[in-house]
Amino acid sequence: MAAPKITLYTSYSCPWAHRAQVVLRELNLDFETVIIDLSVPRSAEYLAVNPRGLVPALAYNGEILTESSVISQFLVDAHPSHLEKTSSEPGGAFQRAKINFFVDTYFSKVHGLTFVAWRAEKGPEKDEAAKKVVDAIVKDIEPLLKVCLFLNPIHCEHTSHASEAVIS
Ligand SMILES: N[C@@H](CCC(=O)N[C@@H](CS)C(=O)NCC(=O)O)C(=O)O
Repeated sequence: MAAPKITLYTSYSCPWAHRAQVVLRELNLDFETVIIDLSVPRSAEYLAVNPRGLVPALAYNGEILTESSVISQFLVDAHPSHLEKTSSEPGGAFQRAKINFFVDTYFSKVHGLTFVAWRAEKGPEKDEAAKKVVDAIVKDIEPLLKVCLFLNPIHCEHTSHASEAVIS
């Protein structure tokens, strides 16, 4: 199969765009990068790519995809690898459900708290907000790390103590 022509529309300051970029790198896919300046209104040219005006967006052999979770899922579907089973492989659908639950738990239980901590004034307010992030990770994320049994160990070897990673 010929290598796909891929363009990632991104901003290096955007964690959602990092998500797409990490998947492209993990899958060893070649891609071009177009940096979108988020400090100014989006150009008509970019709004034609993504009418929502957000990054990331991905052009894949001329087809446009938007939304980081959609882009990531598409890439692992289109490029089977050691990273994740396809949904038709034995255990694949179950593995994907587990991974999706893990991701959902992070976004519903932890992610919002990280923004509160990021915006908090330095001092007791920030310390308290940071503690809430760590507490949520310990309560909601760490019990799910056994999900890693369903994943390739490379996902897991550094994540057995997620709270330590956040603290450090
Ligand atoms: N749900 C979207 C969120 C993307 C998003 O919020 N991107 C921000 C940058 S981190 C953006 O493009 N903001 C442009 C703006 O608000 O003008 C995804 O997962 O791709």
